[in-house]
Amino acid sequence: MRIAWSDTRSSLACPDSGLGRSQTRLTGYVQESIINTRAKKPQAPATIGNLPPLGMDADSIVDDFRRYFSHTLGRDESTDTNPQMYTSLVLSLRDRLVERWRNTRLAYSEADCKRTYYLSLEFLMGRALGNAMLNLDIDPATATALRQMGIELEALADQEHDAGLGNGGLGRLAACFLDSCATLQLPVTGYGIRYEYGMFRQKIENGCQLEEPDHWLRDGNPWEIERPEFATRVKFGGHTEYFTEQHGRTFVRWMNTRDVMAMPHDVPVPGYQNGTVNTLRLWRAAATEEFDLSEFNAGSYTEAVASKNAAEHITMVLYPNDSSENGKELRLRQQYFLASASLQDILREWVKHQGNDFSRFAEKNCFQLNDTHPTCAVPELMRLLMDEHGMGWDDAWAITSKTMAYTNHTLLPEALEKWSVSMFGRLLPRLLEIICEINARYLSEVALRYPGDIERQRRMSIIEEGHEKQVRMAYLAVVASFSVNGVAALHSELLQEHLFRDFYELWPHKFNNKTNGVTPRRWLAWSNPELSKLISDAIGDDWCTDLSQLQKLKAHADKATFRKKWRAVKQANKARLAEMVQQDCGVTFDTNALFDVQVKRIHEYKRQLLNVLHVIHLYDRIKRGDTANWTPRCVLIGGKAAPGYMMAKRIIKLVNAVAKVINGDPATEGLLRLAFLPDYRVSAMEVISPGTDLSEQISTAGKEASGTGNMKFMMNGAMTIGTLDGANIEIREEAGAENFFLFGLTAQEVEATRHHYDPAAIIHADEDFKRVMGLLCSGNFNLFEPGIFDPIINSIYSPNDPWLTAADFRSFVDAQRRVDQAYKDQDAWTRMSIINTATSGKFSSDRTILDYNREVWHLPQIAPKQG
Ligand code: 26Q
Repeated sequence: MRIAWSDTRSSLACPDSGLGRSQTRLTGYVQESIINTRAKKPQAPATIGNLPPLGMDADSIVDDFRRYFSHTLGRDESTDTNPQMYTSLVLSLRDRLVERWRNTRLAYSEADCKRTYYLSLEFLMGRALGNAMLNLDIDPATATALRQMGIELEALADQEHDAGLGNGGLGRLAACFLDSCATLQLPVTGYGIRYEYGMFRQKIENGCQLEEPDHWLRDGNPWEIERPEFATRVKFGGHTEYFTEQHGRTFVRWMNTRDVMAMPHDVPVPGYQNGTVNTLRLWRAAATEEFDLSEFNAGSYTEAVASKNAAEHITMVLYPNDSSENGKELRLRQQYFLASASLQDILREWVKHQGNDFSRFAEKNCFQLNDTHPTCAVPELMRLLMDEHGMGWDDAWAITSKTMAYTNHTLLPEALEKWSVSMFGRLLPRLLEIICEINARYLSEVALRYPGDIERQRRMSIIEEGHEKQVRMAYLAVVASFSVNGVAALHSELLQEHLFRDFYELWPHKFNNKTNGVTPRRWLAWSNPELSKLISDAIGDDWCTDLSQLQKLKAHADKATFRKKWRAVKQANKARLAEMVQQDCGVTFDTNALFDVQVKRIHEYKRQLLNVLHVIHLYDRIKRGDTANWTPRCVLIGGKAAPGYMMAKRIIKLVNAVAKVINGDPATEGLLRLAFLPDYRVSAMEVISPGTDLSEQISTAGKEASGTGNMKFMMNGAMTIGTLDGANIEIREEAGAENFFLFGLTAQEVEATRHHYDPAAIIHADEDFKRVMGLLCSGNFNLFEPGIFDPIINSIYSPNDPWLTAADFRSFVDAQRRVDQAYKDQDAWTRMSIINTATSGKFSSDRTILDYNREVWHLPQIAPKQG
């Protein structure tokens, strides 16, 4: 590898440094702050002038790459794994994004249009390089440029750390939505947290999960641009004082607070080959200057450093729990930090243009709350409008309740956020007062509608009474929002019938469904280039921005030559997946076998356990010699368990223990393999979904809000084996019942079964099941660790098992038999695979975002200014 150092092209230095200053602190009485925030006369901009657009050809990229490598980064030694080479490439591409970013901002600001802000504690972006190249349509030029310098693109691309700023579905959904908004040229900005440590890295040792910190920023993050000129201050603690003005108006001041600075880092979000670049603004916590000064001047140097650390702790780490982590003060700090910094940022921009006139604020702004996590935005917007901008309650409430929209992602009771009133009051006293006032006013509305129904008022109160009073965040979100949605048809129905029943009765117009989707750019075009080419050769390439076009593939499913090509692509993708499994698990997958995959967070309701029971059943059949007409299978399971979720960790241990026995038994050779894939993440899924034959979507019906992995698999031509849960129902509707392996109880049957559930009797009545449990209970998979699987065994036998694993065993095994049969007829299987891809159009996040826009946001689509 060699780089020629002949570059001489000069350019302006990148003016990233903080030219601006922090926002003035709003001090004194409210009147003063109103004066402070009046529209300022715009300063004449310095005349840096417009630069000509950067070239998109290989030679221009080579020039820029060399300049970054040798001049900006000051390097001259080049090796394949050199991080500066990766950085040089990213900076070269980022420059091209920055041009489009500016043109997009100009167009939005000129249009003076309505905007939506997607507030989320998680954005699971994964890698950005491939996506940027695809969306800039600069992939071939980049590959050529690197080749000219003797560098292999893939080796560089593989250096990129995943931006793992999310747990799973909810965080990845936010990332897919940003991609769709940019592709649809919608003025949507993401606001999130720049965690220093993202989702932990999962290691497997002795079959057990070990967590390692994910210091993804260690080598710097060349994609982001820090914007100190927009740093803002967030308050914590202290107390409130009430003042009465001459005219009798009361004002509130939140005083003696311990403030933390919020520093924005902007990440470009490119649309698909359309010149649009939207923004993801991530906040980092930093100590305030005075805070430093006062502490240091007091002479307590070490304490000062320690408290500086405390401030910066807020954005140190992502909570690695995807269902609940109730009551942790640091988590509430994170949530308020995001809500306050983002809203102040948005109001600052508003005031810059409109002064203190908020009369059109509601028609120009919308806040989409990604679950209840950012719901502090509700009382915070009230506070900012009243305490900082002098508005009265009614006007502030009119704005808040017309701009907030809430998406719910779960029905699991343990995942519903609650905060102890006493902790909330200590950390955010002013917000608690506002929440109590919202509650009082809203409960009087309830009382008017249902006079004397005290029980209903108690049920519906935002504050849960009891030993320890709690703030119910989901209720706060529903009360304040004009739109409340679930993420798949079944989930939205269940929300109306159960969790939010009373609210649906009171305000039916608020409730709606938005079935999730995933971006076809990352999840088909980028991750499965061979299939994409085959598809485009057959039906043209419009499908990438209009996924319903895939329907046209149906006609090709009948052509033998097309099916042959389809099968060849799947084989090549299986080979790539097998290589990864070999490397990461040390298990050999034969690409002629059926690849059966379940990757997702490890959770009891997702029933990885049911999957393992089926694998044990297959093993038992092999051991009994029941292998006539056998369909060879390679089963892959992957996912992270929350570090404190003992049962989930035990399930990982079980998968590994069963894998060890099965893979080590010569009897299974050529028939069955099981592997647990460590550290499942976005970039792993980019290899997994194209190489999968069978997608396992086997949650207890009524428990998986939607699922989005199911959609990625479907797009890539996998068949689904699944329950009637979440979006599976809609997947089956689109694909047709004959192209979906259905099993299990329905959500209704699940609820009815609970009253008379007798797993011991079910097991006893089923010879196969009895033998599977016999193997498990005999210690066959834990000879040297007796008893370790007892909690799992007990959960299966428990009449109170919430996940009804035993109830669906027989039906699952029968469905798997149908899978085996179907796979034998490769031609029929390939036809079904094509039909699955062909009917996956509904599950593009473009469709989801268009639904949000038509029914909730009402934003115009705006093309960027011509540069
Ligand atoms: C809550 C409190 C404290 C700490 C963490 C949390 C927390 C964090 C993440 C709670 C939940 C989550 C994530 C939930 C999630 O990913 N839900 C999934 O959302 C997907 C997108 O809508 C759905 O497809 C899945 O069905 C749903 O499980």
